Amino acid sequence: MNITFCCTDTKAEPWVAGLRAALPDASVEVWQPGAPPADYAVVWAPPQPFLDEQPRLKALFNIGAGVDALLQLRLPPATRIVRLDDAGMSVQMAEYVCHAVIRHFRELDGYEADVSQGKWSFRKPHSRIDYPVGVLGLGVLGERVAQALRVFEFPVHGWSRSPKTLEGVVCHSGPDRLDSFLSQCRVLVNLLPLTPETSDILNRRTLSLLKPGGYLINVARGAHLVEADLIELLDRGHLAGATLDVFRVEPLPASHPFWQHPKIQITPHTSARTLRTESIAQIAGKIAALERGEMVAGVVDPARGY
Ligand code: NDP
Ligand code: OXD
Repeated sequence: MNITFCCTDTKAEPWVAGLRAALPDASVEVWQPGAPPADYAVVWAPPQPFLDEQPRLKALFNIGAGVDALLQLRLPPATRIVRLDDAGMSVQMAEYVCHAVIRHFRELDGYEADVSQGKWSFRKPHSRIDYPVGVLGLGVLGERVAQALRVFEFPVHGWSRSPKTLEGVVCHSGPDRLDSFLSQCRVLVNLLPLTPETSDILNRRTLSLLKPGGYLINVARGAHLVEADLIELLDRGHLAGATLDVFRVEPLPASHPFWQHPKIQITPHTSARTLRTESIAQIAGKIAALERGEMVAGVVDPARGY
């Protein structure tokens, strides 16, 4: 069995060594143009010529959860695309989002500013009931985030395409329920995949539906957010702030207004990193399962876009 590795911006050697150790009977090589076609591919943002040289792939493993960039490419027909299915990401996402929600709710930035000026001051505690949190997307990451927020006793709402039942989470589904979902939330966490239906979903109209003093946490994709609309709503005071991990252009250009905006906290697309050891174990396990003729989790539906 031949496995080819083609991941842009990723150090190949440790991945290749890990895959060889996990699948000792397989030949694992970094792709070079003109190499023989492989049975399986492990990819992140591969170039089109790579895909054009893979006519007989049994599966293409994406070393991330989001497949939006991959689906923009011309893929070998009928190739199974398999995304990372948690592999250590959901706990990272839960800690990142809970941290952002709590930092806002407890006004920790305000305390930090006071302390830096030598001030011993108190702020009036807020009531959790006034801070319902909505999670857009209740998949592998969104569900874990919603459950983690419940532990801190925030009222939690979630929105997905198909109806769901999650303990302690008020679940909404479908485009018809989006506006009523948003109007019940003050803090909004985006964990949707980027698809034609969800592109630009965070815009002036939808963000205006949040309760006054709303707060946005975007950890999914930059193209979900109309950036100018966010700035307008922050400057107008309808939104109190935002934590953004993802951007339309990454790295965020030096001249971008988000860098300096006083109500925006940014991080460099780091809320849930791909963990190599966990990912290799998951991919190797799935290759072995596919070779035995079994089904695997995390297979992408290209028509749905995730
Ligand atoms: P999943 O595919 O497991 O879940 C997606 C969720 O979104 C599902 O609940 C799905 O509904 C819902 N959804 C999709 N389309 C729609 C729609 N049109 N209307 C309503 N709901 C919709 O994805 P993950 O949870 O694993 O990941 C989510 C995204 O997070 C990734 O696609 C990626 O872009 C981003 N990500 C960001 C990272 C970072 O470091 N910033 C790291 C990892 C991922 P249903 O359940 O009904 O199918
Ligand atoms: C992913 C990501 O999709 O890292 O996994 O953004």
